[in-house]
Amino acid sequence: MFMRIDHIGIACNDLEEKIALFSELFELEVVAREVNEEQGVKEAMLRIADADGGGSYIQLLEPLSPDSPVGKFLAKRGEGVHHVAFGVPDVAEAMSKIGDKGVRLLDERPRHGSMDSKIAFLHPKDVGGMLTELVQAAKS
Ligand code: CMX
Ligand code: CO
Repeated sequence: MFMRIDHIGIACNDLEEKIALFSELFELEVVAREVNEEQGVKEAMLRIADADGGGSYIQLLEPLSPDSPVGKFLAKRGEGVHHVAFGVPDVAEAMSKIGDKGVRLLDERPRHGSMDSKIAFLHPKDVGGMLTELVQAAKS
């Protein structure tokens, strides 16, 4: 069902500081920046690989407020890996298939994600403790 790993999301206290760190360490380029009010984040995507149908990225996430998902995570666990996002050809279809297996969907419908993707989250407690995101890349 999964085509690829789309991105790894990293919770950061200071987005600019972590962009500088990841760019320097791994020679990655920032290919998109966005404020996503619905998700409560200011974020940057750093490209690892390009591919038809969607590449793979590191997603750096700074919370817009302490009571957002990333804000709460930082308070509880500190900076680090926040979620893993899998690329799927059709996010609504993937949500329905996985939901039928008893996994709790955190979104009733696909939401707007980075670079005009469509996204949805699965409850970490039903996925071995891993917050999981499904991503349908925008058509190029
Ligand atoms: N990874 C793994 N486990 C996590 C987690 C994470 N990122 N966030 C929370 N949990 C665990 C908590 O540790 C907690 O476990 P315990 O009960 O054993 O302590 C449990 O899940 C419930 O967590 P909580 O703190 O009570 O609940 P929250 O209100 O923080 O909600 C979650 C957690 C996952 C439902 C919420 O963060 C959410 O809906 N996330 C989806 C949206 C999101 O993360 N958006 C930001 C990224 C946007 C993007 O990628 O574009
Ligand atoms: Co993400």
